[in-house]
Amino acid sequence: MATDEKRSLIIVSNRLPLSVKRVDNHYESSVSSGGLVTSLSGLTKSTQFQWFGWPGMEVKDNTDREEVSKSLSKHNAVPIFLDSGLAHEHYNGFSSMTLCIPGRWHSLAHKTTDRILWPILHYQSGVTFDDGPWQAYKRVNELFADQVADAAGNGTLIWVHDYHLMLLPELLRTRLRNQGKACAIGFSLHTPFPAGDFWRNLPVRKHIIEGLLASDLIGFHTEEGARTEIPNQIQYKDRLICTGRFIIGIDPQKFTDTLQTSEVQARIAALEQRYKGVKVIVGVDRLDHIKGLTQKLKGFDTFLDDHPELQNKVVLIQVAVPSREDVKEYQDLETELSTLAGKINGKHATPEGTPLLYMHRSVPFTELTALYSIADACLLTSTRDGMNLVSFEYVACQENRHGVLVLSEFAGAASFMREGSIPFHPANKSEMSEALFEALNLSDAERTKKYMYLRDFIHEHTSARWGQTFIEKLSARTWDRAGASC
Ligand code: ADQ
Repeated sequence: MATDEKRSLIIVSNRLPLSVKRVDNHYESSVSSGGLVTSLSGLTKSTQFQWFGWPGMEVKDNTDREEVSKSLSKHNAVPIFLDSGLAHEHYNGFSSMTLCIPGRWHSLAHKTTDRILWPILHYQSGVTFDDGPWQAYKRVNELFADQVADAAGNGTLIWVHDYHLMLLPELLRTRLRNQGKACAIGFSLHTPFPAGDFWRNLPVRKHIIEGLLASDLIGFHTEEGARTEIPNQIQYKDRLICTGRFIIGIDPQKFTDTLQTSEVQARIAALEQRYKGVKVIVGVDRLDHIKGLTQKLKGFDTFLDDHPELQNKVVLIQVAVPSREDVKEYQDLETELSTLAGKINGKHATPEGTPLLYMHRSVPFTELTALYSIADACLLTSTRDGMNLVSFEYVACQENRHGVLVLSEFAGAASFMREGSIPFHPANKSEMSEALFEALNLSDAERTKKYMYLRDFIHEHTSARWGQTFIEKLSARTWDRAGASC
């Protein structure tokens, strides 16, 4: 990377990628997972950085705080402590979404129906606005700014992640300026960014945009997110802000290595035996409205109706990983899905078995890779999605089978993977049914051609490359600040 000068790097995200738990009289931290963690863990191979964020639990006592900090420092992580009421209002109240769930993800034990930023960013209507959560959002961004500005040295690169912290660039810039520090601030958004007319629904949109425009570099997943008046740059007041599309990816090697372990090989053999003569379709999604799970089950029902000849010859294994289980809308969605799954199996089951395996739980990484590996197709039905890393992971596990990706046109990944996948509109059940049928009936040559396209893509666009590209560009922003173009 271009930072041979050894400029220090701080990464900031709302939630640290670690779970902390008390063991006897000390604390232990272990790495958790989720979309952002998946990508940044690829970056750790090549780059050293400190990661600032909330540790996911309230720690009141000062001695405990010191212990938690000590435990996290072993992973180069620095906690920003928040009391649980404030964290709840900020996270569930205003931002309203979690990248982390129990098991490999973690969620807050709170209830709320107030959901603002996440729905707007994903083009969901029915947004309500309340001043309380907005004040909490501002407060949390201020607390982050205080701590990160104090920790930064002159010249430190600061890379802020995601919609929970959209005010942070401006708050940081003010503090850094007051402290006489010249730091480059980068911001990456992991969700889509809606078109202007939809974004207008957010009553505090101007504050959020001003917060963001204090960045030197803003990264989006797709061109659609990165749309600006002049390609790749925004002139705002006396400053030039560079914007761009940075393709986030995964670390494919991690999947290849895991697939080669004897544990996973044994599991693959067992599953292949179990599903001999049966076409397996896999789906892995966080249980969230944006993943289009209701649409997926309905589309699969239509597919089964359309193809009675495939009775007992096809199965959809859907892992719906629990997310925000304390929030009513998510509980309602889960109830809807399990009811739907029951109805579909009631309608299509035979004494030989059921066509739909709906698993509402987290599965270990080894099981996940085995499932990806044995599936003839992967069905992803996002109604909107920043990128969707599951599509990359499926490809990483298909070296042998060359399975087919059936990918909603509304996943960010679809803008790059169209040629190698079978695209469809998730609300169009017939189109989904046709796409599935096509996927399961492609000739070997067609499958391999599509697969090679995707394989090249995920190996070219790894998470490490994503991180390095962003950091190089951010670094360049400060070196030639005077009159620099993007
Ligand atoms: P997510 O909405 O969480 O991410 P996604 O990109 O699909 O969605 O990433 C999910 C990650 O969780 C994958 O790496 C997957 O392996 C992991 N995972 C899957 N099953 C799991 C399980 N059982 N337990 C734990 N982890 C599991 C958000 C945005 C996306 C964007 C990413 C990264 O919503 O659009 O692609 O951030 O920017």
